Amino acid sequence: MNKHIRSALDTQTVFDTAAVPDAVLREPTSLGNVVISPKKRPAVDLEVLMPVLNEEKRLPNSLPHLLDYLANKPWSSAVVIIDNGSVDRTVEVAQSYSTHTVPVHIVGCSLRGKGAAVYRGISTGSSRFVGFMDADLATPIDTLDTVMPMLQEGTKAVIGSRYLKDSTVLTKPSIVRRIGSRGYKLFVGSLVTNLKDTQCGFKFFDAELVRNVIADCEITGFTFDVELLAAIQHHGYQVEEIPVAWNSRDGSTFRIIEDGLVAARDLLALHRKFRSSKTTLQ
Ligand SMILES: Nc1nc2c(ncn2[C@@H]2O[C@H](COP(=O)(O)OP(=O)(O)OP(=O)(O)O)[C@@H](O)[C@H]2O)c(=O)[nH]1
Ligand SMILES: [Mg+2]
Repeated sequence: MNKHIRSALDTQTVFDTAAVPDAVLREPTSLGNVVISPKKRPAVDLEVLMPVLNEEKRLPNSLPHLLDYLANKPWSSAVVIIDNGSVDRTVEVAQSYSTHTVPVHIVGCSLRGKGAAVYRGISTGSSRFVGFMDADLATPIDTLDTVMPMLQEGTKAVIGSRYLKDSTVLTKPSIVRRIGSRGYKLFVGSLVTNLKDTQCGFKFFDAELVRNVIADCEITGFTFDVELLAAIQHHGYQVEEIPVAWNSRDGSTFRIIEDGLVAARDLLALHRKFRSSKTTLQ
């Protein structure tokens, strides 16, 4: 990355409110003290959050399909694009879909990382159900046909899994990623109960529950899912895994060395955190 862009990112001046009309730019003091925006988005049945980092190429192949799918459902929906570091035309691309019948909100977040972006989306909404998916729609959108009835019937957390009997994985990760994810799973195993896949980018929740639970969550990077799921289980709620047909597209933002090291550090921090909090709340 060139020096000029890096310094702009470091001082978090990527967004201004004129460029991002719906941006929520209040600075959080920390993620443990989640910012509730004074300007909450209108209530709908379901908000689909899409954290994005330099997704100008993948977004045009996914966002219109997601919007068309949601427009034809009996429940009301909105899509929330959360960008906290893109240096390409991601925001402009997202804005070009703002005339769709399904509302598209674009939210900024001065704290970096996928986790920070998802938490910003959760904390600034007022929908009944909320969830997130990746910009490449690696999990087919119509998986929501399974998820929504489960949420409506009272399941508090429904997450996609690539490792159940009926799951299919169409794009095999590289050998390095496969080894890395084996090690990762070993460390995650004792943090969550009975979950085969904490890293599938397709997770949906009862919004009120998850808004409360994230108040204690601090991980801002790719490992945020583990902390979130562990926290939900520590609060005494069940997380249901469902099989997905996973088909990841080119253009991953995951950097094996940098993000891998951060993930390892975050997992160690989570082990310390959950070892010292043995109480189950509800
Ligand atoms: N807002 C925001 N979104 C991010 C950030 N990092 C990743 N994302 C988004 O998170 C989603 C998943 O990222 P991917 O790059 O597909 O990574 P992955 O799915 O974990 O890994 P792969 O299996 O390699 O695809 C995409 O929509 C990314 O744009 C970030 O720092 N901020
Ligand atoms: Mg991906």
